[in-house]
Amino acid sequence: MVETDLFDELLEPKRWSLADGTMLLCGFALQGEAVLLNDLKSVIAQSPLRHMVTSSGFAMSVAMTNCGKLGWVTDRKGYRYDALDPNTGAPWPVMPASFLALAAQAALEAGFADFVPDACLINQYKPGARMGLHQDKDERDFSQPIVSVSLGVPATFLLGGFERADKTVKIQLNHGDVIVWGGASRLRYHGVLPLKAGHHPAFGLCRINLTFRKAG
Ligand code: MD6
Ligand code: FE
Repeated sequence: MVETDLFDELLEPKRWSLADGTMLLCGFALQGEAVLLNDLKSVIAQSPLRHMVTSSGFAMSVAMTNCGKLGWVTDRKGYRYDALDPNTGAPWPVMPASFLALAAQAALEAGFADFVPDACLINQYKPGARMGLHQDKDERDFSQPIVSVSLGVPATFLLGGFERADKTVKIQLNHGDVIVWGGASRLRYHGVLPLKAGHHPAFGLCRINLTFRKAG
């Protein structure tokens, strides 16, 4: 029925299949946004954002923190997941219920039932900050998806192939957009272009990205 389709279009957030196993859910995080932002503030107050260094000794342009049982860290020893925040010496902040619910609902929407993340990496980009092409392969179980939530200033995401040199496609990620990343796409190279100057009412000149994983 044409009327039904039209109605669905108006009510449902837009969803796009970007590649096999990778789904973009436009505006999916906007429902419950106020609670999400409050919980995010509380997490950052407990474990502040910081620029970690890579094994080669360079500080990352993206500032990071974590919540959940495990947090992604990098230092001169390399990348890993750790139960303690190296800056505070304490466990990472508890993953807020609003975070868990958003991640599980987005995963389900993309066909992954019962997603229970134990790690949420929080990335903060200011103008010029970028994320080079990389694969996410520090997690134990590649059958589990990653749920990625974009907030604040829009960014250009690069989605590549399975070799670093493969060509990439550009995807604009706006405030509230969610990517569910799994299945055959789980090990694709991807990155983020240097953040352009912009302004968002709640985030100022920043972009924040949350990535939810089953890391342990
Ligand atoms: C970012 N995201 O959007 C960086 N990784 O700021 C990632 O590196 C990423 O969005 C794995 C799955 C989804 C992602
Ligand atoms: Fe990644």
